[in-house]
Amino acid sequence: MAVREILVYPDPRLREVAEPVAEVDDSIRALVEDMAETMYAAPGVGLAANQIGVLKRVFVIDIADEEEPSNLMVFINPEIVDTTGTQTYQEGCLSFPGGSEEIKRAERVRVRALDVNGKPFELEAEGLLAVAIQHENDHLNGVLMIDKLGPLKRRRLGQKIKKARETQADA
Ligand code: GNR
Ligand code: NI
Repeated sequence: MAVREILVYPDPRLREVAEPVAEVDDSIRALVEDMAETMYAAPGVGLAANQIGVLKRVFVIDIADEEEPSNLMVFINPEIVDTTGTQTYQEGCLSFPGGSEEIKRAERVRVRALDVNGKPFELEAEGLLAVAIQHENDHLNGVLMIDKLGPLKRRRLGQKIKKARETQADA
């Protein structure tokens, strides 16, 4: 188990498309453990494998509140099979440290995926869980939250990230 380094925008590796997992074996379970550890250490509510430089279609999510027990959800080869409605949510991304923006997405999603044992499952989600599933699924396709913004917010997010990076370089 290890906390891995999270890639930060504009790292070109965040733009690559992840490959389907051929078999859910122990190496995939080890990857999932590292991803969970990295997500909890950050802390974040989700993490896609692309964010640690692994181009496999795997993401983890835990939207449990601090005072609740943890509830790790693992999605391997996920497919969003249906969406309905729209919602706007103030999103952050561990690959955009220091910036968050309101982003419009579907209100409800139906997702199909494999669990850590390679067993297929289907889930219907709404609210933050639906947002997180769409956010992480985008990462697997090399799509980032900045792509969802209009020109004004896009420039603002780019500047916030640049500023956060410069502040860190000065420290
Ligand atoms: O930690 C995260 N918080 C978050 C908040 C609102 C909408 C989406 C997210 S995902 C983000 C972690 C991350 O970057 N996952 O890719
Ligand atoms: Ni993200």
